Amino acid sequence: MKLDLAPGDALILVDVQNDFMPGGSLAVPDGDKIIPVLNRYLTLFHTHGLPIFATRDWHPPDHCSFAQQGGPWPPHCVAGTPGAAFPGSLELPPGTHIISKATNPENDAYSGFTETPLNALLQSSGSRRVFIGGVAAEYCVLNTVKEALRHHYATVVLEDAVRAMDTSANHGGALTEMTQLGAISIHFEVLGA
Ligand code: VGL
Ligand code: ZN
Repeated sequence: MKLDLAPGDALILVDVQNDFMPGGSLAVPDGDKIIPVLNRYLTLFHTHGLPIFATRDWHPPDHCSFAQQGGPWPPHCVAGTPGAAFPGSLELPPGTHIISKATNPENDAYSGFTETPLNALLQSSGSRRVFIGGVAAEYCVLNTVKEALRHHYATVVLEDAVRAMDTSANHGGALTEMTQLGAISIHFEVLGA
């Protein structure tokens, strides 16, 4: 299969942040391996003049998902801390739209669409097809993909640019679930660049 990028396409990076990289407080195994791959997608979309979005988990220090508040996760991606920053090696082009999510202490939000301007920005940029990569495959990537499908975007998962917390969930679980829901899954060479 071969795909050509066209007007109406957009790239969405999900939660590519230091705390989800090896050494971070909620590390995704091999999470850093997607950065050079994402840089190739970023260059390609930027070269085509297509819109680029980068979501970030942007929690308050007392977020309900943190273990000391009774939640399932160690503290991670606290707004404004180094752990919440994008890795320095991630080459976000100028004009990238940064989408902060899960900022409300009372609610967690795995999808980049939840209580954010992402859908409105996609609409105002004329986007109809979204290409989604990032971490974690079975949490925030999965939920962002589900909501993109619910909003009727043609949805493409970048299978060479996602990683899961549970390494067995990557191809065995989350990717299968996303394609069964109606997403298609590609690797970089499919774009023929
Ligand atoms: C995520 C767990 C907690 C994610 C965020 O980005 O997938 N996972 N917060
Ligand atoms: Zn989180």
